[in-house]
Amino acid sequence: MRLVLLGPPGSGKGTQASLLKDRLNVAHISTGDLLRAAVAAETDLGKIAKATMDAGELVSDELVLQLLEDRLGEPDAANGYILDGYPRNLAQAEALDGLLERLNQTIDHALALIVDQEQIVHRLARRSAEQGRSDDSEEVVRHRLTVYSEQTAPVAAYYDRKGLLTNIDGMGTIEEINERLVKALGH
Ligand code: B4P
Repeated sequence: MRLVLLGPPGSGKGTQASLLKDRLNVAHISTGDLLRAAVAAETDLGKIAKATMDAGELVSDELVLQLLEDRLGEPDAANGYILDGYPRNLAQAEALDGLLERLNQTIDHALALIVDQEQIVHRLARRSAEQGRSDDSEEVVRHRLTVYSEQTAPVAAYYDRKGLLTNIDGMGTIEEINERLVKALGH
């Protein structure tokens, strides 16, 4: 099974994807995690990405597509995957379709987590205090939310037009939300 998990920063995509991947026995592919690993390893790509990420902006489509293409070629992706944080704008959604066509693959479902803005700011403030992620300050989180509504929200409509989108209530406990996702997938 190949899934796209959509939702604003702090909607719980990463949390839910790591639960679902065990349930579905597929790979969890987070472009945010791939980028953070590149930053930590100080690769050329990581050095370019760092300032963009710290400002809450999107890293260039070309760089992220290359990262994704490399990751999809790894053996654990052969059985299916959950894309977490990709696609992030319409250009990426179209690039993904092109890549999947070349790989002779299709997306089975797109699931969008719906969470209200104040809950997001609250969750990410807590993560900032616990983990100190450099893009979780309140000011950068609010900017990431603006980037989300301008660039990423249209991606949900893109998958809706293809008949693949299901909206999931992302408020509640992690377990409750996980149950809703599993039910939507018919598992
Ligand atoms: P990401 O790592 O994807 O960050 P995000 O969308 O902001 O998601 P995040 O991980 O914060 O949220 P999650 O929903 O898991 O991207 C970071 C940056 O990388 C971007 O700003 C951009 O610069 C770059 N980037 C990534 N992908 C890109 C792309 N495709 N193109 C260009 N640039 C890209 O939130 C989880 C938090 O909420 C956790 O702290 C968790 O504990 C908490 N939580 C989860 N569920 C909860 C619940 N039910 N109740 C309470 N708390 C909960």
